[in-house]
Amino acid sequence: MRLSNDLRDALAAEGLQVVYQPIVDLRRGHICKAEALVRWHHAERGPVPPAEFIPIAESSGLILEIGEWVFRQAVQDVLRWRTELDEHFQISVNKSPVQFHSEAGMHTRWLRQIVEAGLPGDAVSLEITEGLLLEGGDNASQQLMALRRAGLSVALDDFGTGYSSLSYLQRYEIDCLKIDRVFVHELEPGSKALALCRAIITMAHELGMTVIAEGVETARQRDLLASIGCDLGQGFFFARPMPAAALEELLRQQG
Ligand code: G
Ligand code: G
Ligand code: MN
Ligand code: NA
Repeated sequence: MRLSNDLRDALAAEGLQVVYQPIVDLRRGHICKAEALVRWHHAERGPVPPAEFIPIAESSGLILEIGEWVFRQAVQDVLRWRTELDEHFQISVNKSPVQFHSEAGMHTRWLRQIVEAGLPGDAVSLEITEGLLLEGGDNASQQLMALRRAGLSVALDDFGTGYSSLSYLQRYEIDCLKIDRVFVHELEPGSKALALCRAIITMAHELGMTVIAEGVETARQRDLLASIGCDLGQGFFFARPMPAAALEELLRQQG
């Protein structure tokens, strides 16, 4: 309870920050998008990991305000980057299932913000988890469809862990799979992880989806992923999550 009060105060007092982790095109080697990740620096405890405070935000309902705040920052930042640095740059934002369930028309707010910023829908990608698809029902499905019609892409986060029911891929329209880092961590020539990643990539491509590998930490992992046709990579090997200004500098350097 105390933490949720502190979180509420942090949101009001600009104690939260959005950082961005670059996502790299594995064929061309350039940063083509970035994932927005929220950070909380607690006045006494120091940094609190999202794995700790996101669940608190979800159960207290604060995730709605936090989510809107993160989204607003991300939209402003991607608008600037597209205008000044790379007209094709995309931003990827995590959405909690709670954000879809709070009201039937939640997605219309997100679309309005994008339109008001003068951005096309394809500047934005939303990362959802299978939890949404599991309990989502018609409402979540309709919101996802409306978002995709407006040009946004939908990425399924942490793919391969959890239940990963393939029926989700049949029932929902998903643009992108994010292979969970537990597979990437185990990548070696001849490994099960490599066979699994190859199979996931083949399946995704057959279904018209792209694939992002998460948690890429070494050049070897990057090379193995590229050799099996993985589209995009994200991880400490390329870059850690960083403040907007630092990402801007990286984008400027890559020209
Ligand atoms: O950054 P890592 O920093 O530890 O993030 C851990 C997890 O926290 C992410 O995988 C993501 O699922 C969640 N997360 C980070 N930022 C956000 C956010 O803005 N909204 C939601 N719903 N989850 C987030
Ligand atoms: O859950 P979600 O996948 O959205 O969040 C990404 C999380 O993964 C962030 O917390 C980020 O800090 C973390 N992360 C990003 N790259 C790496 C990596 O290469 N290795 C590890 N161990 N964690 C990473
Ligand atoms: Mn994510
Ligand atoms: Na993930």
